[in-house]
Amino acid sequence: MSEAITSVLEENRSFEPPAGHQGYIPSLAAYEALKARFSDDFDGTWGDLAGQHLLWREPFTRVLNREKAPFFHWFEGGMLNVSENCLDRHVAAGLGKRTAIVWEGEAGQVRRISYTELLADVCRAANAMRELGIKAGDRVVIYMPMIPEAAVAMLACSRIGAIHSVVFGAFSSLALRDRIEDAGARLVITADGGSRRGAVYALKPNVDEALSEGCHTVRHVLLVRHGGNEVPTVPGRDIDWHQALNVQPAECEPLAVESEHPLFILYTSGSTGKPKGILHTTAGYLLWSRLTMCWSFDFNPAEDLFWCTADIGWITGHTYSVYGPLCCGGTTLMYEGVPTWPDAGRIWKICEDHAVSIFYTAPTAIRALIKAGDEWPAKYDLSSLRVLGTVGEPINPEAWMWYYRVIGKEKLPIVDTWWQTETGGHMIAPLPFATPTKPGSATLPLPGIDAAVVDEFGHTVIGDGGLLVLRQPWPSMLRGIWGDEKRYVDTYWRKFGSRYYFAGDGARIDEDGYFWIMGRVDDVLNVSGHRLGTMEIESALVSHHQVAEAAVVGRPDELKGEGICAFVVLKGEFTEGLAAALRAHVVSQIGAIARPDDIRFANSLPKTRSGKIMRRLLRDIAAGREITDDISTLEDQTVIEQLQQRV
Ligand code: 6R9
Repeated sequence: MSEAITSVLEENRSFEPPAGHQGYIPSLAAYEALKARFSDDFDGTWGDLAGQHLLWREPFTRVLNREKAPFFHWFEGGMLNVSENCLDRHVAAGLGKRTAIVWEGEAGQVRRISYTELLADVCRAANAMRELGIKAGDRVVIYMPMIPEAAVAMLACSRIGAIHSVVFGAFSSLALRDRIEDAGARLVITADGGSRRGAVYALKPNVDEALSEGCHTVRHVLLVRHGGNEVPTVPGRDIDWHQALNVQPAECEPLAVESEHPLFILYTSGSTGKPKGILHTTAGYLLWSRLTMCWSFDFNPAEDLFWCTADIGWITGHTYSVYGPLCCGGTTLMYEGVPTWPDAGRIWKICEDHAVSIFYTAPTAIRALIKAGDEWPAKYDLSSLRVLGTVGEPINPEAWMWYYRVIGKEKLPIVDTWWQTETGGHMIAPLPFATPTKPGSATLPLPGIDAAVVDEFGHTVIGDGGLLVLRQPWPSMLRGIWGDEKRYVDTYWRKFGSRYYFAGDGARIDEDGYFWIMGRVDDVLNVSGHRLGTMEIESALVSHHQVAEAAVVGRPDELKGEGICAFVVLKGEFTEGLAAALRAHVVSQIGAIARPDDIRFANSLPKTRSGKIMRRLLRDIAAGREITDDISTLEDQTVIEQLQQRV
């Protein structure tokens, strides 16, 4: 068991929520009451919330249809539009002058975009996309830096019923091509380049490279000029974003779509080689993005400045940089650049300069900030902060305590939110002004969410570790894997006979009913809060001409949570510089986030008699731990020694 997990198991500190503020859900009693409403009338309660929180063009006639489970249908009969919910209704309510997006660039430039302006931009972009032939149901890939145009592009898709698929800007051209092809995208929206560590990196050439083979569905590329870097363009195919928008009217009637109309596809890693396109639909996703802003963050759109540091290439950026805050009519901050640039005080400087009140980041960022030293936050006035959130991986109690003490001055609630790309929004999280917190625990399921820890047979376990499941559907649940119904059923529902959603995480529930997430139980790594499949990296490695076989495992990493260790068997002789070449190869196949930290070579890989790679043994070797597996049956004992050598 890793040290982080052991210390989580021994953690027994508890902190009361801050007093003196009436939160959205103000007390544990109110939480219990809301939970009781769900137990008494599950469908009715969801229906009431959907009626109150969303703007409907046609009211829904049925809350939840379970007939085709695990393909659930929410809010049947209802018609609505996401961009209308995020923009028009706030403008209509007289909030047009309110800032929707505050954007800061790495060089310190600031843009403030009001709801009126954002609506006009989204309409122009929607009109421009229509003129390029994009219709409801068409897929649009967005490959962009963290700039407001990325949010405009997402909202513009939703305005005309197109399905967006955002691909993280650090993914390679090959990873981009796979996603464009799998989604069958008609349009790619990209930028010339973005900023990173004081320099401009190019994005557009990756799109050109991706489109140079296959991708026959793509008709056009919309190009945002942002980085100022020279990029080649293909006449007829590539269209300048600003030129295209400028000639369009600032009005575009939002297309009302059915509740279950697809809103977006987001690719994420699973335990097999091919990334899966997680499908989210309109009404349920939007409802939960708004409700969790209220419940987990106590978001007050009239006063708060909300900053979620996640890139829009991840689900956290979708739900909490764009849809959640905007659906509430509040202000969201976007920062484009490295959080420690030009120095480790940048994050805290942004918090001070813009008076950020709710701050949401990942444990890996917190650990990097701890390492930089307490003098950095000490330089800035952080008194505007009132809620601190974390997401993406288990937070070790030491990092939690630092966040609480040094940033929160022991006065602010720490909201540790457990959820996944598949869940659309938070599932387990404290209510900041109601739930007592324990360092390292995501605390309790949100109202309406039926989370449990079960054994292999689906029986509830209390006290011991088990598998984390969700026993009831929820509105923002994934509706499938794009183009692969079978994989959806097999991955999430097969294990417990279509009754429970299987999350792929291990967890434990303590005597107070608190959830302690213990990490993935499948072959998925969590590197700096980014999900990566071991098989994905293995297939990248074996696609190199010198590699015969490869196995990839995670190993504990102080900063990144998990590091990547690759064990490689070569086809021929070892050649000088091979480890570096293999690293570069993986980066070109997937992206920089998948670069192995450690590559080890051997004549063969340790396997069981049935031929399975002994992954637990490899994990022990990678972590430098004592070997607990029985290795007496291994044909070649020297392999272990070879694998223990670092190159
Ligand atoms: C939102 C997001 C999902 C996986 C998930 C789990 C891990 C996320 C966590 C957490 C412990 C938390 N995870 N939040 N583990 N505590 N608060 O991160 O989505 O990229 O799909 O990753 O991340 O292992 O299964 P995604």
